[in-house]
Amino acid sequence: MKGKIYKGIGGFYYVKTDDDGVVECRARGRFRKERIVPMIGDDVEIEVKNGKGYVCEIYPRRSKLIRPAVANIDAVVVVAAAKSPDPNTAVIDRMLVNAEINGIEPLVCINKSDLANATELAELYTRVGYKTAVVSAETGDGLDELLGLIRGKTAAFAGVSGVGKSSLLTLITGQGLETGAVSDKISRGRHTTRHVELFAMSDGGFVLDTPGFSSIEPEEIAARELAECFPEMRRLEGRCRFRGCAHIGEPDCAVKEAVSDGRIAESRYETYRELYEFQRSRTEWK
Ligand SMILES: Nc1nc2c(ncn2[C@@H]2O[C@H](COP(=O)(O)OP(=O)(O)OP(=O)(O)O)[C@@H](O)[C@H]2O)c(=O)[nH]1
Ligand SMILES: [Mg+2]
Ligand SMILES: [Zn+2]
Repeated sequence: MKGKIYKGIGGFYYVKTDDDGVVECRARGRFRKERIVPMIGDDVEIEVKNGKGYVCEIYPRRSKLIRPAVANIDAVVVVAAAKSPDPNTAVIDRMLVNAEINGIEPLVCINKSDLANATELAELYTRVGYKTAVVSAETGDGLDELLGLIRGKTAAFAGVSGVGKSSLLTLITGQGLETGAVSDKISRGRHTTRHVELFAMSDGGFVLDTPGFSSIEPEEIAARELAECFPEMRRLEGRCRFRGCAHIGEPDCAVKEAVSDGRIAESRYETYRELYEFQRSRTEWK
């Protein structure tokens, strides 16, 4: 029987089967011998013997996220708030880059549209080429648009604390997730292991809440490959005078030209430069 691991607790894996059942499973012993650890999100083959479920096969993983550890994520929804907290484009950009590095489709969701106008922020990202939804978890505005972007997919919701990830997921799944600042903050401060769980949607997709974080460590990537994680720079590939142009100080650089005439947003280029320097210094010191 085929299914998907949506939750794991103390060596048990909870598998949602294709016929909508739920089976508690242990991993077959051979996985331990081969040092393979099933992950949340794994598509698996299970068998039930004497009333006990076993994961007996793990299908090849399409993608693998490290923090949180989840397999087969199709899309990362980078959530920001139009206000409260004020949007920080550097943080949004970094999360988008991390999705690109992992080969996962990045999506943008701007929440709390009831508190401030989100048009400008939305346009910044639609112009880059990212599919962007403007929503309000408070009024339900734009929710259909967001649902359209993640239909049938396994989508992880990322974003700094307080932007409304849990509120949106509660609306989407109809299941009560921990929202509001207080309890969340206490558990985070104490390094409580927050369990990761996929929530099934009626369209066959899954959604996943990731706890908020205020700063993010960029994933490792060769500085030279960084531009490929910026769609607006990717489109200009081959247009610079020098092959392998880093778009930092080289003459006749198509990227720098695009920045100066406004086709590439300054804030986006600034994030690129910061990440470039960061990656370069990291490799130099290795
Ligand atoms: N006005 C308004 N408030 C919202 C909206 N969405 C969420 N909130 C409020 O914002 C606060 C934070 O929402 P959460 O859903 O807990 O935010 P979160 O992203 O899950 O935060 P962490 O779990 O800390 O990462 C709560 O008080 C929500 O009620 C919205 O669209 N409009
Ligand atoms: Mg939350
Ligand atoms: Zn260049």
